[in-house]
Amino acid sequence: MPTLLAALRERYDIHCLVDQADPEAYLREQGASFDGVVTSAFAGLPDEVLAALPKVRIVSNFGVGVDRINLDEARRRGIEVGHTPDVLNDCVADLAFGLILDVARGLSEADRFVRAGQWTPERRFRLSTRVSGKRLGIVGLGRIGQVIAHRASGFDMAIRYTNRRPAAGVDFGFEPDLLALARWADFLVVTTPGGAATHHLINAEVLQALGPQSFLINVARGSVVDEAALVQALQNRVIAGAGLDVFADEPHVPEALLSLDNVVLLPHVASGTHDTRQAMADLTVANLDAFFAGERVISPLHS
Ligand code: 8YV
Repeated sequence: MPTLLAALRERYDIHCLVDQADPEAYLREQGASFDGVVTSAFAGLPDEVLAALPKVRIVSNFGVGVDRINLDEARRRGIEVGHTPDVLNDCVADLAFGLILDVARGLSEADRFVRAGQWTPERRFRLSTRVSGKRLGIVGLGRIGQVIAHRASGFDMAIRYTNRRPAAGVDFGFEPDLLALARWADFLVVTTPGGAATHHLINAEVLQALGPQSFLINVARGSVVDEAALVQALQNRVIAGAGLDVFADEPHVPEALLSLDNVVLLPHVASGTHDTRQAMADLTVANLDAFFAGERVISPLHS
Protein backbone atom coordinates (compact mmCIF):
# COMPACT_ATOMS: atom_id res chain seq x y z
CA MET A 1 0.00 0.00 0.00
CA PRO A 2 1.75 3.22 -1.18
CA THR A 3 0.74 5.37 1.79
CA LEU A 4 2.00 2.70 4.20
CA LEU A 5 5.31 2.47 2.39
CA ALA A 6 5.63 6.26 2.33
CA ALA A 7 4.96 6.53 6.07
CA LEU A 8 7.47 3.77 6.79
CA ARG A 9 10.12 5.39 4.55
CA GLU A 10 9.74 8.68 6.42
CA ARG A 11 10.67 6.99 9.69
CA TYR A 12 12.79 3.96 8.92
CA ASP A 13 15.40 2.56 6.56
CA ILE A 14 13.09 0.31 4.53
CA HIS A 15 14.07 -2.60 2.30
CA CYS A 16 11.39 -4.63 0.51
CA LEU A 17 12.11 -8.32 0.20
CA VAL A 18 9.90 -8.67 -2.88
CA ASP A 19 12.02 -6.05 -4.70
CA GLN A 20 15.20 -8.12 -4.39
CA ALA A 21 16.34 -9.99 -7.49
CA ASP A 22 17.28 -13.00 -5.37
CA PRO A 23 15.40 -12.77 -2.05
CA GLU A 24 17.14 -15.86 -0.60
CA ALA A 25 20.64 -14.60 -1.33
CA TYR A 26 19.63 -11.17 -0.07
CA LEU A 27 18.42 -12.62 3.23
CA ARG A 28 21.63 -14.64 3.61
CA GLU A 29 23.75 -11.54 3.10
CA GLN A 30 21.62 -8.83 4.74
CA GLY A 31 19.17 -10.64 7.04
CA ALA A 32 21.21 -10.06 10.19
CA SER A 33 20.99 -6.27 9.79
CA PHE A 34 17.21 -5.94 10.29
CA ASP A 35 15.55 -4.88 13.56
CA GLY A 36 11.91 -5.16 12.53
CA VAL A 37 9.56 -6.62 9.93
CA VAL A 38 6.37 -5.31 8.37
CA THR A 39 4.28 -7.94 6.67
CA SER A 40 0.65 -8.52 5.77
CA ALA A 41 -1.99 -11.10 6.55
CA PHE A 42 -1.57 -12.33 2.99
CA ALA A 43 2.25 -12.50 2.85
CA GLY A 44 2.75 -13.71 6.43
CA LEU A 45 6.25 -14.52 7.54
CA PRO A 46 7.56 -17.85 6.26
CA ASP A 47 9.72 -19.78 8.74
CA GLU A 48 12.80 -19.55 6.53
CA VAL A 49 12.48 -15.74 6.36
CA LEU A 50 12.06 -15.44 10.13
CA ALA A 51 15.08 -17.73 10.63
CA ALA A 52 17.19 -15.46 8.39
CA LEU A 53 16.42 -12.42 10.58
CA PRO A 54 18.24 -13.16 13.85
CA LYS A 55 18.09 -9.61 15.28
CA VAL A 56 14.43 -8.88 14.57
CA ARG A 57 12.54 -7.88 17.72
CA ILE A 58 9.20 -6.67 16.30
CA VAL A 59 6.86 -7.92 13.58
CA SER A 60 4.12 -5.47 12.62
CA ASN A 61 1.37 -7.15 10.63
CA PHE A 62 -0.87 -5.21 8.23
CA GLY A 63 -4.02 -7.21 8.97
CA VAL A 64 -5.69 -8.80 11.95
CA GLY A 65 -5.04 -12.43 10.92
CA VAL A 66 -1.62 -13.78 11.83
CA ASP A 67 -2.10 -17.39 10.78
CA ARG A 68 0.88 -17.14 8.41
CA ILE A 69 3.29 -16.13 11.16
CA ASN A 70 4.90 -18.80 13.32
CA LEU A 71 3.79 -17.39 16.66
CA ASP A 72 5.39 -20.15 18.73
CA GLU A 73 8.75 -19.32 17.21
CA ALA A 74 8.18 -15.57 17.64
CA ARG A 75 7.32 -16.15 21.30
CA ARG A 76 10.35 -18.40 21.80
CA ARG A 77 12.61 -15.67 20.40
CA GLY A 78 10.87 -12.94 22.41
CA ILE A 79 9.72 -11.16 19.26
CA GLU A 80 6.81 -8.79 19.81
CA VAL A 81 3.98 -9.14 17.26
CA GLY A 82 1.58 -6.29 16.46
CA HIS A 83 -1.49 -6.54 14.25
CA THR A 84 -4.51 -4.42 13.23
CA PRO A 85 -7.65 -5.59 15.05
CA ASP A 86 -10.86 -3.56 15.45
CA VAL A 87 -10.19 -0.93 12.74
CA LEU A 88 -11.46 -3.39 10.11
CA ASN A 89 -14.47 -4.77 12.03
CA ASP A 90 -17.03 -2.49 10.37
CA CYS A 91 -15.89 -3.11 6.80
CA VAL A 92 -15.59 -6.88 7.26
CA ALA A 93 -19.05 -6.98 8.87
CA ASP A 94 -20.49 -4.82 6.08
CA LEU A 95 -19.05 -7.17 3.49
CA ALA A 96 -20.32 -10.25 5.32
CA PHE A 97 -23.76 -8.69 5.10
CA GLY A 98 -23.18 -7.89 1.45
CA LEU A 99 -22.50 -11.58 0.86
CA ILE A 100 -25.56 -12.64 2.87
CA LEU A 101 -27.82 -10.34 0.84
CA ASP A 102 -26.12 -11.17 -2.43
CA VAL A 103 -26.26 -14.94 -2.18
CA ALA A 104 -29.76 -15.07 -0.66
CA ARG A 105 -31.36 -12.56 -3.01
CA GLY A 106 -29.26 -13.55 -6.02
CA LEU A 107 -27.90 -10.04 -6.63
CA SER A 108 -24.80 -10.99 -8.63
CA GLU A 109 -26.77 -13.60 -10.53
CA ALA A 110 -29.54 -11.08 -11.27
CA ASP A 111 -26.93 -8.59 -12.45
CA ARG A 112 -25.56 -11.23 -14.84
CA PHE A 113 -29.14 -11.90 -15.98
CA VAL A 114 -29.70 -8.23 -16.87
CA ARG A 115 -26.32 -7.81 -18.55
CA ALA A 116 -26.89 -10.92 -20.65
CA GLY A 117 -30.09 -9.36 -22.02
CA GLN A 118 -32.21 -12.09 -20.45
CA TRP A 119 -34.71 -9.69 -18.84
CA THR A 120 -37.42 -9.63 -21.48
CA PRO A 121 -41.23 -9.19 -21.39
CA GLU A 122 -41.52 -12.98 -21.33
CA ARG A 123 -38.80 -13.73 -18.83
CA ARG A 124 -38.51 -12.77 -15.17
CA PHE A 125 -35.68 -13.49 -12.75
CA ARG A 126 -36.23 -16.42 -10.39
CA LEU A 127 -37.59 -15.89 -6.89
CA SER A 128 -35.01 -15.78 -4.13
CA THR A 129 -34.76 -16.13 -0.33
CA ARG A 130 -35.74 -13.52 2.29
CA VAL A 131 -33.00 -12.41 4.69
CA SER A 132 -34.90 -10.35 7.29
CA GLY A 133 -36.15 -12.28 10.28
CA LYS A 134 -34.04 -15.37 9.54
CA ARG A 135 -31.61 -17.25 11.79
CA LEU A 136 -27.95 -16.26 11.79
CA GLY A 137 -25.35 -18.64 13.23
CA ILE A 138 -21.91 -17.18 13.88
CA VAL A 139 -18.88 -19.48 14.03
CA GLY A 140 -16.40 -17.62 16.24
CA LEU A 141 -17.97 -14.64 17.99
CA GLY A 142 -14.88 -12.43 18.27
CA ARG A 143 -14.57 -8.75 17.46
CA ILE A 144 -15.81 -9.09 13.86
CA GLY A 145 -18.52 -11.63 14.71
CA GLN A 146 -19.98 -9.25 17.28
CA VAL A 147 -20.27 -6.44 14.72
CA ILE A 148 -21.95 -8.84 12.28
CA ALA A 149 -24.41 -9.77 15.04
CA HIS A 150 -25.08 -6.07 15.59
CA ARG A 151 -25.79 -5.59 11.86
CA ALA A 152 -28.08 -8.66 11.95
CA SER A 153 -30.22 -7.21 14.72
CA GLY A 154 -31.19 -4.45 12.26
CA PHE A 155 -32.50 -7.22 10.01
CA ASP A 156 -34.55 -8.67 12.90
CA MET A 157 -32.52 -11.87 12.74
CA ALA A 158 -32.29 -14.41 15.54
CA ILE A 159 -28.62 -14.87 16.49
CA ARG A 160 -26.74 -17.78 17.98
CA TYR A 161 -23.03 -18.50 18.01
CA THR A 162 -20.47 -21.12 18.76
CA ASN A 163 -17.09 -20.55 20.40
CA ARG A 164 -14.78 -22.62 22.53
CA ARG A 165 -16.47 -20.92 25.50
CA PRO A 166 -19.30 -18.38 25.89
CA ALA A 167 -18.23 -14.84 24.94
CA ALA A 168 -18.19 -12.39 27.84
CA GLY A 169 -20.76 -9.60 27.89
CA VAL A 170 -23.04 -10.79 25.08
CA ASP A 171 -26.54 -12.12 25.39
CA PHE A 172 -26.84 -14.02 22.10
CA GLY A 173 -27.54 -17.73 22.45
CA PHE A 174 -24.37 -19.79 22.93
CA GLU A 175 -24.44 -23.13 21.10
CA PRO A 176 -21.41 -25.25 22.02
CA ASP A 177 -22.15 -27.80 19.28
CA LEU A 178 -21.26 -26.59 15.76
CA LEU A 179 -23.47 -29.24 14.14
CA ALA A 180 -26.47 -28.10 16.20
CA LEU A 181 -25.74 -24.49 15.22
CA ALA A 182 -25.56 -25.49 11.55
CA ARG A 183 -28.86 -27.37 11.78
CA TRP A 184 -30.50 -24.31 13.38
CA ALA A 185 -29.06 -21.60 11.11
CA ASP A 186 -30.41 -20.19 7.85
CA PHE A 187 -27.07 -18.40 7.43
CA LEU A 188 -23.86 -19.73 8.94
CA VAL A 189 -21.16 -17.04 9.00
CA VAL A 190 -17.54 -18.00 9.63
CA THR A 191 -15.48 -15.41 11.55
CA THR A 192 -12.92 -17.58 13.35
CA PRO A 193 -9.17 -17.04 13.13
CA GLY A 194 -7.35 -19.32 10.67
CA GLY A 195 -4.57 -21.72 11.58
CA ALA A 196 -4.33 -25.29 12.81
CA ALA A 197 -7.02 -24.99 15.51
CA THR A 198 -9.77 -24.20 12.99
CA HIS A 199 -8.50 -26.13 9.94
CA HIS A 200 -11.48 -27.68 8.05
CA LEU A 201 -13.83 -26.92 10.94
CA ILE A 202 -16.56 -26.56 8.30
CA ASN A 203 -16.52 -30.04 6.78
CA ALA A 204 -18.98 -32.22 4.83
CA GLU A 205 -20.87 -33.11 8.01
CA VAL A 206 -21.39 -29.46 8.96
CA LEU A 207 -22.56 -28.65 5.43
CA GLN A 208 -24.97 -31.57 5.56
CA ALA A 209 -26.31 -30.23 8.86
CA LEU A 210 -26.70 -26.74 7.37
CA GLY A 211 -28.95 -28.21 4.74
CA PRO A 212 -30.51 -27.35 1.36
CA GLN A 213 -32.35 -24.19 2.45
CA SER A 214 -29.35 -22.55 4.14
CA PHE A 215 -26.25 -20.58 3.19
CA LEU A 216 -22.58 -20.53 4.24
CA ILE A 217 -20.70 -17.21 4.39
CA ASN A 218 -16.92 -17.17 4.87
CA VAL A 219 -15.06 -13.91 5.60
CA ALA A 220 -12.43 -15.57 7.81
CA ARG A 221 -9.86 -17.84 6.17
CA GLY A 222 -10.21 -20.39 3.38
CA SER A 223 -8.46 -22.95 5.59
CA VAL A 224 -11.46 -23.07 7.95
CA VAL A 225 -13.60 -24.68 5.24
CA ASP A 226 -12.94 -28.03 3.56
CA GLU A 227 -13.10 -26.52 0.08
CA ALA A 228 -13.50 -29.82 -1.79
CA ALA A 229 -16.47 -30.69 0.46
CA LEU A 230 -17.94 -27.23 -0.13
CA VAL A 231 -17.64 -27.57 -3.92
CA GLN A 232 -19.50 -30.88 -3.73
CA ALA A 233 -22.14 -29.44 -1.39
CA LEU A 234 -22.77 -26.55 -3.79
CA GLN A 235 -22.83 -28.78 -6.87
CA ASN A 236 -25.24 -31.25 -5.27
CA ARG A 237 -27.39 -28.59 -3.53
CA VAL A 238 -26.56 -30.05 -0.12
CA ILE A 239 -26.65 -26.36 0.91
CA ALA A 240 -28.54 -23.56 -0.84
CA GLY A 241 -25.48 -21.46 -1.54
CA ALA A 242 -22.34 -19.77 -0.29
CA GLY A 243 -20.79 -16.32 -0.16
CA LEU A 244 -17.00 -16.52 -0.09
CA ASP A 245 -14.40 -13.80 0.34
CA VAL A 246 -11.59 -16.23 1.16
CA PHE A 247 -10.21 -19.42 -0.34
CA ALA A 248 -7.85 -22.22 0.63
CA ASP A 249 -5.12 -21.29 -1.84
CA GLU A 250 -5.55 -17.62 -2.77
CA PRO A 251 -5.69 -16.31 -5.42
CA HIS A 252 -6.66 -19.72 -6.78
CA VAL A 253 -10.43 -20.26 -6.90
CA PRO A 254 -11.59 -23.81 -7.67
CA GLU A 255 -12.60 -24.01 -11.33
CA ALA A 256 -15.80 -25.89 -10.42
CA LEU A 257 -17.13 -22.84 -8.54
CA LEU A 258 -16.89 -20.50 -11.52
CA SER A 259 -19.86 -21.99 -13.33
CA LEU A 260 -22.16 -22.21 -10.29
CA ASP A 261 -24.83 -19.56 -9.73
CA ASN A 262 -25.39 -20.48 -6.08
CA VAL A 263 -22.04 -19.09 -4.96
CA VAL A 264 -20.79 -15.50 -4.79
CA LEU A 265 -17.02 -15.23 -5.20
CA LEU A 266 -15.02 -12.25 -3.96
CA PRO A 267 -11.23 -11.74 -4.15
CA HIS A 268 -10.54 -11.31 -0.39
CA VAL A 269 -11.73 -7.72 -0.20
CA ALA A 270 -13.53 -7.56 3.17
CA SER A 271 -11.18 -4.94 4.63
CA GLY A 272 -10.51 -3.41 1.22
CA THR A 273 -11.87 0.12 1.48
CA HIS A 274 -9.69 3.25 1.34
CA ASP A 275 -10.90 4.16 4.82
CA THR A 276 -10.15 0.86 6.50
CA ARG A 277 -6.92 0.05 4.70
CA GLN A 278 -5.61 3.50 5.70
CA ALA A 279 -6.62 2.88 9.32
CA MET A 280 -4.82 -0.49 9.13
CA ALA A 281 -1.73 1.19 7.66
CA ASP A 282 -1.76 3.84 10.41
CA LEU A 283 -1.97 1.16 13.09
CA THR A 284 0.79 -0.90 11.44
CA VAL A 285 3.10 2.12 11.66
CA ALA A 286 1.91 3.13 15.15
CA ASN A 287 2.69 -0.37 16.44
CA LEU A 288 6.26 -0.11 15.13
CA ASP A 289 6.71 3.44 16.40
CA ALA A 290 5.55 2.49 19.88
CA PHE A 291 7.89 -0.47 19.99
CA PHE A 292 10.93 1.52 18.88
CA ALA A 293 10.00 4.28 21.35
CA GLY A 294 10.41 1.66 24.06
CA GLU A 295 6.69 1.34 24.71
CA ARG A 296 4.35 -1.62 24.39
CA VAL A 297 2.96 -1.94 20.85
CA ILE A 298 -0.53 -0.46 20.59
CA SER A 299 -2.27 -3.62 19.47
CA PRO A 300 -0.05 -6.52 20.51
CA LEU A 301 -1.06 -10.03 19.74
CA HIS A 302 -0.54 -11.33 23.26
CA SER A 303 -2.03 -8.69 25.51
C1 8YV B 1 -5.83 -8.57 4.84
C2 8YV B 1 -7.13 -9.89 6.32
O1 8YV B 1 -5.20 -8.01 5.86
O2 8YV B 1 -6.75 -8.56 8.23
C3 8YV B 1 -6.78 -9.69 7.75
O3 8YV B 1 -6.53 -10.70 8.43
O4 8YV B 1 -7.31 -10.97 5.90
C4 8YV B 1 -7.21 -8.73 5.37
O5 8YV B 1 -7.67 -7.58 6.00
C5 8YV B 1 -5.53 -7.68 3.74
O6 8YV B 1 -5.78 -8.38 2.60
C6 8YV B 1 -4.06 -7.29 3.73
O7 8YV B 1 -3.24 -8.44 3.66
